[in-house]
Amino acid sequence: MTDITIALSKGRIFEDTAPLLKAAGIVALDDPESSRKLILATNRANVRLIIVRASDVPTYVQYGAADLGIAGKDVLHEHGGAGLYQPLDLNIARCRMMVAVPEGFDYDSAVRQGARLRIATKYVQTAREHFADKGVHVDLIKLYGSMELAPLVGLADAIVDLVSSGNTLKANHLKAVEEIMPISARLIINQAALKLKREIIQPVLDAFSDAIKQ
Ligand code: PRT
Ligand code: MG
Repeated sequence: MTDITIALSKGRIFEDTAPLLKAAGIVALDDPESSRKLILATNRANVRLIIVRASDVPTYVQYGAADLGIAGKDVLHEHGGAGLYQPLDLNIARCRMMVAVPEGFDYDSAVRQGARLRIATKYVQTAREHFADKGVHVDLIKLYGSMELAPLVGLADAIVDLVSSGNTLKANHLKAVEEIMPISARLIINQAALKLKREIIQPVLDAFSDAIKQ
């Protein structure tokens, strides 16, 4: 019997994905939030889940270590998408990729005057493209988390980060000044696996597709 492996991350993505998996008849036997297992069996003998960092999901699927995965568009844009089919926008884990600055900072006139901006972000590729398109000169500083801190302590003029409620920006006296792109999670499939294991992957794809229409 053919087996398939689905790569997921804990947290927001898993919360929103569990109902979709259920619609496809897939239920994890352990709760990934409480279990320390990295490979989770499901109610279906030929389907297993692997739990990886959100930003590692495309890599596992690209190399075929997982056949399918669910990853945010933020992560996919940074990864580049090589070797991946992205057939479905699941419309979950939604937020926006934004440029944000301290409340008192006049971003528009800094940009108008051709200032060179220091930008702290985890999303270096996305930020580079965005500012190149605008013709704004930037120095990019790569961070791995808590970007909101950088402008508060003089590490950067601005950040590029995800915003959903806006509460984190507000709590740190920052304001969003530009939207780069809307973000949601996508189903991704290894291109070779889709061809070789279509019999088992296609029904999962169809079930997800039906579930998000409802
Ligand atoms: O934690 P780890 O480093 O392993 O990875 P991760 O932090 O990327 O994972 P996780 O689970 O936090 O996020 C997984 C995915 O959820 C992301 O790749 C996005 O596609 C999606 N997502 C949706 C978000 C948000 N909304 C979001 N608000 N990811 C992060 N945030 C953060 C944001 O970076 C900021 O710090 O939440 C904060 C802002 O939230 P608000 O509500 O205060 O605006
Ligand atoms: Mg996180």
